[in-house]
Amino acid sequence: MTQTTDVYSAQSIQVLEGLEAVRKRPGMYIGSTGPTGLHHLVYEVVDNAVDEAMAGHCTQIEVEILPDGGCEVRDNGRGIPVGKHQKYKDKSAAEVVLTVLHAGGKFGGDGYKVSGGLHGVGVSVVNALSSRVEVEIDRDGKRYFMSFKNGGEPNDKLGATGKSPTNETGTIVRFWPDIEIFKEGVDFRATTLLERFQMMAFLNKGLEITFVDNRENSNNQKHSYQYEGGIKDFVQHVNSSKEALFESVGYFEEKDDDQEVEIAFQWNTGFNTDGIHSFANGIATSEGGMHEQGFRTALTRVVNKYARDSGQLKEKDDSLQGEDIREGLTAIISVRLRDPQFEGQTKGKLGNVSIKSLVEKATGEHLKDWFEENPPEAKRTILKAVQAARARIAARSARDATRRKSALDGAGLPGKLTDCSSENPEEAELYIVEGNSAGGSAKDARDPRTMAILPIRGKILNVERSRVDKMLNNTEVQALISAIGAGFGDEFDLEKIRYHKIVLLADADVDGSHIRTLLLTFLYRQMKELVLNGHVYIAQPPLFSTEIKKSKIYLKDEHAKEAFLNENPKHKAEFGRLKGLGEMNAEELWDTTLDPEKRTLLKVTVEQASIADEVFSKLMGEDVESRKNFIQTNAKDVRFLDI
Ligand code: 0RA
Repeated sequence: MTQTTDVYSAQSIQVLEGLEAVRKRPGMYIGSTGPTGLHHLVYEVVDNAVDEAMAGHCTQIEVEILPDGGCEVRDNGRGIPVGKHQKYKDKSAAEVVLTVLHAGGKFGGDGYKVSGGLHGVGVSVVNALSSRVEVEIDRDGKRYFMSFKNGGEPNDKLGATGKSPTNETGTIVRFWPDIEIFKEGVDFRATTLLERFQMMAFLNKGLEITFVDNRENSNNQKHSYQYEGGIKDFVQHVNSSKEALFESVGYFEEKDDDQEVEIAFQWNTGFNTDGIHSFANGIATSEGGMHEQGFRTALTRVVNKYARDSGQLKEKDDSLQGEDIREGLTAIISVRLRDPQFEGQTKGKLGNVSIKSLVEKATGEHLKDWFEENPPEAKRTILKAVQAARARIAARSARDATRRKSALDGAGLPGKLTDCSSENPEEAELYIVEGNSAGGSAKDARDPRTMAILPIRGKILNVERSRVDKMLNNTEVQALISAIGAGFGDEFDLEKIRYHKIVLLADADVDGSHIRTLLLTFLYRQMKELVLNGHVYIAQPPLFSTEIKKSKIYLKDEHAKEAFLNENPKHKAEFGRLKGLGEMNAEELWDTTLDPEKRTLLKVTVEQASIADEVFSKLMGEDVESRKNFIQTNAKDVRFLDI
């Protein structure tokens, strides 16, 4: 045996051991082997192409889900290097990139300055977790090909197959995730991928990312994302469902030796204070971190200084607080840095201290310039912050007044509340019922031990568009707060809730849906933890009734009606459409809607706090699709037929 063969085999064994480690503990490399991990494979390959784009060598990335369920990613970057590798002498650089952990873009001179996502594990991990991988590289006018099977075993050596069909350079990576690893399934979800690609396109100005799903049963529609304005367009996109305070979007960037920051911002007329969205190396940092801290600190300082210098804030006036200034602000902060430290519960918090001073310094200088160069916009922004400060002070006194009032009321429970007898919050349920007559039937229908009823009349204030102080003067809102018993806003205390289920019970018509949305908005804005911890539900009164053999039955929705007709093809009786809860007597209401044994409750969940702001604006609009995404079913599918 010659020495070269020895070296070769030793290296090959080493390589396979590396990939075997990935197959043994996939979670360590891609987080999970569920859908999230599966989608990470795609992001990993796309991230490599995005790195090429960031290095200025790639303008287009095309992603295709192949008819057989595999995934193909094409880019017009430099192409993975094809020459012999310096260290692994018998191997091409491409083979090394695809088989050695962390080989990615890290070798060959200075490599990339900032690289990689949260996982940033390299394409070799994708290879390790795929049953088959093919790579095609266009470089030096030629096309090269290599393929792998069973988690990274080379089928052949990298070889030129002919002339490059295009005259450009680039890489095509095709992979088929291994079902032995992804036991829950290897089906990609197009929407999940699309959302990520849109975000990447926003974060990488000018980069075009296209996507097409060519599986059977897909509509084969091609999507393309490209934003010449980058994160400025991102801000505009977030604000498109709101009313901007002024037309232009502010923007600045700054870099030092090994980190950079880019910020875009625009205020809208809304009252949200959570419109700051931040990213580190293209990864969403939904728990914030050092970059957000730096921005907030400088923002508060710059705005207060400008407000005083311009006379909008007088000497005697208190300074504006951060929350006053952030009201209605939509901002995107995108930083790139070496070795990002992701901390926190969901690894969504950036811990690198060095980025705080860069962001703070950049914001301090550039935001000051922006205010000075845009006096009308600056004036409107400060006016809004001043109004927010006034509302904050008014809200505080309203809150104090509400507190005093409830202290005088003794137990502080609203007169309209019909409480349950159980004092154990875990089994207690509060039904918020639209209208007094429906409230009456609900009162008669309920299980008095565990079910409390609070009728709400008319439409409570649209809290998205009104201020806290006005809202608190509303008697319906006051009743709701004292019934739940845990305060509201910053002072909301989940430990104190008197009911573990808050159930919204409204008619299945447009008015019902409106009041439901208003209540959800209120709960989301003022008792967010209630929603986040899954205490909010939507009751589902049936939509249809009909008679079969003289007995009345109820059908939940169109779907249930269709199923019923399929099972009873000879059914002749008419279907009544139930207009309101008031139409049912107590027994019917119990049977169809309240009885824990038979009812269907929808649990309300907010998918991602980081995009909740946008989701919520959509929820407030008439966008049915996004509302559907917001409200997820979490109940067994009860057929009213069974009654
Ligand atoms: C290593 C080094 C270089 C580029 C790449 C890897 C590379 C990897 C992927 C994965 C998908 N598309 C890609 N494009 C490039 C640097 C190339 C050079 O110096 O010429």
